[in-house]
Amino acid sequence: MTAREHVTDAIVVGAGFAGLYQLIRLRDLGLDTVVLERAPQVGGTWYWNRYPGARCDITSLDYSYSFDAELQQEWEWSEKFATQPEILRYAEHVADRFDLNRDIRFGRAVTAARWEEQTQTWTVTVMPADRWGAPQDHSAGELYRAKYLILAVGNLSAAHLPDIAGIADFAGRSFHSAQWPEDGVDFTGRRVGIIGTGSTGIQIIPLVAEQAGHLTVFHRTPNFSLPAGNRPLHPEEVRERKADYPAYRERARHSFTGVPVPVPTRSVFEVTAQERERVFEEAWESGVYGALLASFTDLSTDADANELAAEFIRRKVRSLVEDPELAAVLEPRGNYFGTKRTCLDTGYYQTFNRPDTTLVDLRQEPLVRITRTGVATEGRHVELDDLIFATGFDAMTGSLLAIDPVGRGGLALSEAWREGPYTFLGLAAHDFPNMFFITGPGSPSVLSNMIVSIEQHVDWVTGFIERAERDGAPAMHPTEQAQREWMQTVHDEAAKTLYLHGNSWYLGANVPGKPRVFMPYVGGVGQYRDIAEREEADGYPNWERV
Ligand code: FAD
Ligand code: N01
Repeated sequence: MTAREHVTDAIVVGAGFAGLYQLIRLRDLGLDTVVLERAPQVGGTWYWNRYPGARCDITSLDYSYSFDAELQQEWEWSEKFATQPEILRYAEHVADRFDLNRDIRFGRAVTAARWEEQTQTWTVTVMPADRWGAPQDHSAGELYRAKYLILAVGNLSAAHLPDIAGIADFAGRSFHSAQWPEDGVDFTGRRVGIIGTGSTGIQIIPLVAEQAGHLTVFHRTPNFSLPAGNRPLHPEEVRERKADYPAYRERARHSFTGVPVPVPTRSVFEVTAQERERVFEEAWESGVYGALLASFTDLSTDADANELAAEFIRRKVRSLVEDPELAAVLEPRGNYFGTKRTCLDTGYYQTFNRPDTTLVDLRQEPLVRITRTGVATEGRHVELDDLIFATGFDAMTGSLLAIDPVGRGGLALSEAWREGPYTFLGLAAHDFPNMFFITGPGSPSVLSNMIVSIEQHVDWVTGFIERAERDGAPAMHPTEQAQREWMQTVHDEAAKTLYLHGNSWYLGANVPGKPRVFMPYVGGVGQYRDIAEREEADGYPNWERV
C-alpha cells in the first residue's frame, strides 16, 4: 500500500449523531479535527436503515439535539414518531447549519488503528468504501495520525447476517434491513419472505404486506410489541414543548431513560386487579416507549410482577389476531417482558389477519436452508422472489472490533475484550490511551434515548480533552482497577433486574460465539451522569498517565 498521511489533532470515526456533535465540540476547542465516515453522507443509522416503515420509537420532540437553543426552536418535526427520511433530513440540516461537511471524509472505511508509543499518537488506516461501507481498493489507502481518537461508530451499525445454510444460493433479490437500497424497493405483486421479527421486522412487515403479492414471515421468537399510536404533531403541543425546552431537557438529562416520564411509586402487588388493569391499559394506549414497563416499580425486577404485564400483552395479542392458532404463535413467551427490546408497532399483529400473509413458526418447523428459489423449513419449501433479512446487528461491539484498535504494548481490543467488553464508564479502556467511545459498552447507551446519552458522552470527552490540552497533560487511560470495578458495577446493576435472563443482543446472545456479557449500564441515565460528573469534578482520579 502506498499510503498518504494526514496529521490532525483529533480523529473522529463516524458521522452519525455522535460524530457530528463531537466535531462541533472539538472545533469549539480549536482542535484540528477530521471525521472519517464510510457512508457517502451524514446520518449513520438513519442513512443505512432505509427500509419501509423505519422510524423512531422515541418521540421526535425528545429524539433531537438539545445543545443549541436555536436549532431546537427552528426545526419542525411533523409526526409524534419521526420517519427515517425526516430524521435523515434533520442530520443533513445540522451538518449544513454548522458547516460540518468540510471536515468529514465520506466514503472512507477505517480498517485499523494503532497507538504509537514513541509519538503518543494514534495512526489510523483508511480505505475507500464500497456502497455498503466495506473497504475496497487497498491500493488507495491513507493514514491519519492524531493525538486523540474518538470512536463514534454506533452501537447498531454492524449488520448481522445469520449463518444459514445456502444463504448465498438464493437467486432472487435479497436485502438486509440495515443495507437498504437508496432508491427503495418495489415489492408490488411479488412473493416476498422476511426472516426476523425484532423491532425492524415488526416495522417492515405491515408495509411490505400491503405492497407484496404475498408475504411469508419466518418467525422464531415472538417479541413484545405495543401500539405506537403515531399521529401528526399538534401545533399547540409543539409550541408548549418548545417554550418549556430548557427545563424539559434538563429533566431528561436526569431521568432514568433520557425521557422524563413519571417514576413509578407502587408495586404491582399493592393495587387491586382492576387498578392494575387500568394502569396497564393506560400505558398500552399511551404509545410511549417504556411506559408499560415503568408503570409499577417491580416489573423489571420481579418475575411474578413481570408475568402480570406479560399476560396483559398476550391477551392484547389474542384480541388483535383473529385466528387463535396464529395468535398462539405470536404471543410473546420465553423471555421476560422488557429484557429484549420492546417494540412499538403500527398494525403489526393485525397484518396476520390478511389472507395474503403467511406466518411460518420456525419453532415448530425449523429453518433448514435457503435454496435458489426460496426457503426450506422442516415442513415446507416456500417459493420466493425476494428475501428480506431483518436479522439485526452485532450490537455494541461489532463496529469497534471491526477496527480492532491496537493499544499499548501491541494489545488488540479483541484480545482485551476476549471475555466481553471491558471499559471504564463505557467511555474509554485501560491500555488504549486518549481513545474514547461515544455511548460505549458499560454506559446506558442503547437502554436510553440515545441522543441524550450521545450529548452527555461527547460533552464529557470534550471536557476531558479540554483539560488535557490546557494542562499540557500526557496521554491518559483509565486505571485497570477502576475499569474492573466499573464492570462489576455494570454487572451488579443488571443482576438486580431480570435482564440477565433475557436472550437478547444486550447480552450478545444473537451472535454465535460472542461472549455472554450484559453490555449496557442499567442504573439509569441520571445516576450514570452523576457518576461521570463526579469523576470530572474530582479531577479524574481513576485515570493515569501512560
Ligand atoms: P450511528 O448512527 O450508527 O453512526 C455511526 C457511524 O459510524 C455510521 O455512519 C457508520 O457508517 C460509521 N462507521 C462505523 N464504523 C466505521 C468505520 N470502520 N469506518 C468509517 N465509518 C464507520 N435510538 C433511540 O434512542 N431511539 C430510537 O427510536 C432509535 N431507533 C432506531 C431505529 C433503528 C432502525 C436503529 C438501527 C437504531 C435506532 N436507535 C434508536 C439507535 C440509533 O442507532 C441511535 O439513536 C443513534 O442514531 C446512534 O448514533 P451514532 O452516531 O452513535 O451511531
Ligand atoms: O434486530 P433484532 P432488529 N433464523 O436482533 C431473527 C433498534 N431498532 O434489527 O429473536 C431465524 O432485535 C431473530 O430471531 P430470535 C432497537 O434497539 C429500533 O429488529 O433470535 N430468525 C429476531 O427476530 C432494536 O432492538 C427500532 O429468535 C433469526 C430478528 O432476527 C435493534 O435496533 C427499529 C435468525 C433480529 O431482531 C435491533 O433490531 C428497528 C435465524 N438464523 C431497530 N437470526 C425502533 O423502532 C436472527 N433471527 C426505534
